Amino acid sequence: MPELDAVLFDVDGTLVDSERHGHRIAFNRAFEDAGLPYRWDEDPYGELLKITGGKERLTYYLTGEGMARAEIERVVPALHERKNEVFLELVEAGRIPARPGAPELVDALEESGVTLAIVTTGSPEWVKPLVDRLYGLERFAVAITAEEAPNKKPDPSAYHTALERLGLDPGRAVAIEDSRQGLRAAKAAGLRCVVVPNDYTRHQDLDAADLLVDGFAALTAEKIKELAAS
Ligand code: XBP
Ligand code: MG
Repeated sequence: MPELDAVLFDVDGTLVDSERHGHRIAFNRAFEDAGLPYRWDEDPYGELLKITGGKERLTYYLTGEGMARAEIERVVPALHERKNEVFLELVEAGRIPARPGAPELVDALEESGVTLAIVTTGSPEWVKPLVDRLYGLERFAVAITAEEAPNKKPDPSAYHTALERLGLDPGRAVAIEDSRQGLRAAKAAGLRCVVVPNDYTRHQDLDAADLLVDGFAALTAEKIKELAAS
């Protein structure tokens, strides 16, 4: 029996480069379309990423801007829906790229018979078309999104649900993440975790990673198997 049964992939920031020129642009369009004066520039948006989940990020930000609770509850669902619509348009226009080297790693793992899974707390309406377009959704044995796991990372419920669906012990699976919040979720579910940070997450405290690599070019299927066997 191989010691590595499955690799569980985060989506935002890991399989895809989706925040700076993706979700951020879509949030700004949603603000504009709603006639709201807010705009998220590239650097401040990096700070806002510490709040996982689009609705949660909007709520946190608008609270900081002094918007009344009742108004926040009224505007956030509509803003988030519009953000997701615009993001989906960006996906369909081919504007959201895979992270360099990630498709090659997915191919190599698949060829060596490892089960693949998607574990994100992003919204299913954009996660599934995006993964399908860039990787092929059918290659992933399960795809957990906010639909199955509404409590956002670092809550481990998305990983718990994936492991349960796969019928797997966490000791035989490895998670691939890009951020501290994702790393915390994976570790809380008892998984080993490889972190492949990006420009937004490189400065975060990632010390709990079992393996930290600079980019997917430095991460092979063999390295993940060695980690699972260690
Ligand atoms: C990703 C997120 C998501 C996206 C927006 O974090 O925080 O909220 O920014 O997606 P992670 P939704 O990679 O740790 O899952 O608007 O669909 O929530
Ligand atoms: Mg991520």
